[in-house]
Amino acid sequence: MLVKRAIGSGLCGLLVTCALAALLDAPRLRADQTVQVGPGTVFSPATVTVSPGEAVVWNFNEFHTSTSDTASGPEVWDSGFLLSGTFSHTFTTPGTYPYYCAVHSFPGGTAMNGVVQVVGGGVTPTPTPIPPTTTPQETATPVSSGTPIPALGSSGRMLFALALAAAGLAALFLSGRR
Ligand SMILES: [Cu+2]
Repeated sequence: MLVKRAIGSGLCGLLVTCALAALLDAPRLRADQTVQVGPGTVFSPATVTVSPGEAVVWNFNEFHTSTSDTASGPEVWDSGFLLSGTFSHTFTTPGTYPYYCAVHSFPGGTAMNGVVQVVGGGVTPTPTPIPPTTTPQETATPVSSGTPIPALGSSGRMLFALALAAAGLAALFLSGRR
């Protein structure tokens, strides 16, 4: 009984470690970015970076616009004149997109201008190698059934991590009941 408990808790620790490693290895996603428009003739921050598929949300604190320098191309937007509220544009194409406030500046100006950088997409980030983990010697593991760790994509890794975490919790629960 004591041995079983020791194996159970050891297994649990190993599974949790594996789950954490897989989670940490999952690519970190950038998030939508919020730009404050005013107060003053300023976009803050003046430069934001997003990944394709993510949005920039301009939060208007005063009467301004957010207007792309270019009126043609993959990313064109114009909030129109806004005194308050938000305007958002979802960026899909990597590139550097300067914009301006039509009230206080002009394309290419410096009075009230900003830049959106869209970086990444389609490019697989270099995976961080996982240090090899020691394989447990005991085989009496009712929860893992000796399934080999498969080569998985990032979403697969996430599912795998969740499954491992669930198995670890199950092992902890079972060992606690004895
Ligand atoms: Cu303005």
